[in-house]
Amino acid sequence: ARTIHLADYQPFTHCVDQVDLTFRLHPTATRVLAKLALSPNPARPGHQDLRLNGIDLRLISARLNGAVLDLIADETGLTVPATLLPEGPFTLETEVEIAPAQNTALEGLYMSNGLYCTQCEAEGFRKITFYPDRPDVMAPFRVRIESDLPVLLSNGNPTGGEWVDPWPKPAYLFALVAGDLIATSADFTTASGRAVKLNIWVRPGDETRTDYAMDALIRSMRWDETAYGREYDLDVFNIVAVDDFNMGAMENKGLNIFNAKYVLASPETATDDDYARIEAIIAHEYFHNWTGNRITCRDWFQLCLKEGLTVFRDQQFSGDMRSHAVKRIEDVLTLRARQFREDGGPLAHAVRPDSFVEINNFYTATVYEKGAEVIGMLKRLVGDDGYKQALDLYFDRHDGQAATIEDWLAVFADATGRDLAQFKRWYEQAGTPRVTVKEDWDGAGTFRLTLSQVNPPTPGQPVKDAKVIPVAVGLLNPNGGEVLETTVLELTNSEQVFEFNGLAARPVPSILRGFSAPVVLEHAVDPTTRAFLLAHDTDPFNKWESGRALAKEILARMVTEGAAPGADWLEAMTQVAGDDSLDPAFRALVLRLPGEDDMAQTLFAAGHVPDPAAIHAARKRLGLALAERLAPALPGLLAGTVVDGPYSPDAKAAGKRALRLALLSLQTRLDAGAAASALFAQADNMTDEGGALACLLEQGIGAEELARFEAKWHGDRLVMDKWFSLQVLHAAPEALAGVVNRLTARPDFDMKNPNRFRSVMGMLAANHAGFHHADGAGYRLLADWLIKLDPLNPQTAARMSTGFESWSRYDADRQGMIRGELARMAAAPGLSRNLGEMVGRMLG
Ligand code: HT7
Ligand code: ZN
Repeated sequence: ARTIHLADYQPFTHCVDQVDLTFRLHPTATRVLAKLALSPNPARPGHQDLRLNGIDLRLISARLNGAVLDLIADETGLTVPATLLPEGPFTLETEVEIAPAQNTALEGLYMSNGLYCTQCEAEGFRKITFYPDRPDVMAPFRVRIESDLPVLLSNGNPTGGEWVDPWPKPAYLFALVAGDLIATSADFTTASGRAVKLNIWVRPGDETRTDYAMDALIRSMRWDETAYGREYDLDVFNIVAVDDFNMGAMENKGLNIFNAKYVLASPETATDDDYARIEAIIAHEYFHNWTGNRITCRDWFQLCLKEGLTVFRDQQFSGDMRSHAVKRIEDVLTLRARQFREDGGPLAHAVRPDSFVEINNFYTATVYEKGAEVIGMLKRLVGDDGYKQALDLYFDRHDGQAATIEDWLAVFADATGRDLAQFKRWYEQAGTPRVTVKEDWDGAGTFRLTLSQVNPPTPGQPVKDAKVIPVAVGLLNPNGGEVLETTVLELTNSEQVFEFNGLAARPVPSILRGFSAPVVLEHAVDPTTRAFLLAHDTDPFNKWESGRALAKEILARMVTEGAAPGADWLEAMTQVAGDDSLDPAFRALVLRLPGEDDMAQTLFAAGHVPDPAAIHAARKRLGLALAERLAPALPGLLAGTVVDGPYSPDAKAAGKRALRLALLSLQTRLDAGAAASALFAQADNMTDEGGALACLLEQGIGAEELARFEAKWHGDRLVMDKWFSLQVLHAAPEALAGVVNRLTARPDFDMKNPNRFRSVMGMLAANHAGFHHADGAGYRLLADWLIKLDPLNPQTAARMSTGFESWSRYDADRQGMIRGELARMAAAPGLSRNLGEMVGRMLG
């Protein structure tokens, strides 16, 4: 397969001045008539051929300025030779036939439960009609849909039987939906007085579960007006929920399409985490209207321009809606679990990669989450005012354009006067920097911090230069009082010394407050000081981080030295568990044990070969030790977490439930499941019901509850996804393969539905000790299923192959088995470009 390089970018030969599309919908023979008004692009002088992308299209006819053209399409598109083209503007009309009902890849126009829908990012539009399917070609679209179906939607405003989108857009933002749908509607008036009709379209019966999404949408729209001064710009904003969807949601202009999982919520069927995710994803897609749609990407290498920024914006929004401290901790947990894992393995790539084979493989944690971290660092470095000025300039300067990371950095440089040449390395160099801290106290009022950075090699990038790393620090005195408020140190060299004078006593430093940079911090701190920081740090992130570091250090010693659960940590956890002055959501996070994959990553980084079985056993022992230590207090603590009144998904109530479930998980280790069974039986919401069931399954009990759950929810696809997931995630290591085989043999295991596939196969890879069981059954199972899925849905197969990405951490036997499975996939007949690229990169 061909590798595409950023360095080869050239503007397109032609401009598309207007697009008129007519769809005659039919499940197996949809006709798409496209009329394109084109003109030569002054940026590409000379009389050029016109090359249009097109895949799996049956060309019926083509006309140039009304005259029939005799053209034959090839595998990837259609060329109109320059010799046939006039010097100036011209019209090209094509008619093609496509078969949406046979489209299982869920890219282009496809059908989901009788509903026609589209997914065009990144390169799906070429499966709909012949077109220059690249983000820098922006055009106004008019769309006519011919069908008997009751609801026919596309981008823009409905006008005279057509959908007219006045805003020039790239083809990846095109969308069409047709089917039997019901809307929940609301009216929104923008700050400048534009009336906007908001609709959330769902299948009949689901309209009772749309209130929260609508509320989140309205809050997002208002927030973007106040926080960024950005208003909505059409008369309607439609959201549609579909069952079969490759990712979370898609920001098509004026017609967002969502995985139903991220729209539909009721207390009985959705957990608090589901509600939080719905809020974040609704916001994310809405925010794309400015950061992505009005200003889009010049080419797909610039993906982080829209994704990193939009993730950063949705994180700010969720922090404003909920708790900034809790949100930051959750975001860092995700970053470490997904992005650090990616960055430390064969799939590591720069936030802005410079080559790819299949762009769909680059919708990664690095582009999204590290992309957002990079923006957070920029904001820290230029300050809140500098950030605001830069963003205002960005919107002013680039509205209506397809921009680059160079454009993005230039607005920061121009708005703030700061030279960002070194900062740009964050976009260009892969890998997680390691920052080491050394302390020196001279006994006479001066404290020195020596910070050094190492940027590890990654595939294709053996040597790297030092980055600009903003390290936020604070100093505490021995009584826990703050003697230096949060201050940002800029580490720009491989080693630097920072000096603090006039101190009365040796301070306790709190380093990397708020997780001010996406780095691994290496700072030798004794357990007593960690416990001191957990008790006294005024920075909530570092307060949590101290408890986390303590837990990880103990777990590491339990695994590698057979040590006993540490007294410092048990004492610190007891304090936190009983500290009513702390936010319950924060306490829940502190009490949550580090995950097994996280421990494997940590042990590997410390020079050990992680043993999944030993990590699993140690984690169990640590959980039991904590449960036993807290035993006398647990009933009282649990009683303190009861939430009065009817269910509400707000952060305060959700935090209490999170604490309750963290405590219940401990209690279940002591009472054979009595408390969890009771909560399961009386639960009036899915957080409690699913959470109690998880506590039982985690301890290898709960078969009766599992059956009751199935009997109650067998008709609900989204809830049944949870039923599948929970069993796989909590299966005992030796039982995992059997559980997966039993579940995949069920008639309701529909591998064409990505949610269902992920609920089993995603959890198979997430069950660390089970997936890495020494018999290799987990590896074989995942590879078998990826080989089966690949011909149907290569995008999802490729994405799920990342279960294998950390193979090099493990012992030689496991490495051999995983590499064997990767090689087996690589040799599968007809392997897709998507999965082919992934296994190729993992094999190195
Ligand atoms: N911009 C979108 C990314 C995307 C996608 C979404 C659904 C299905 C396939 C997709 N490929 C790429 C989603 C987002 O980041 O908001
Ligand atoms: Zn996005």
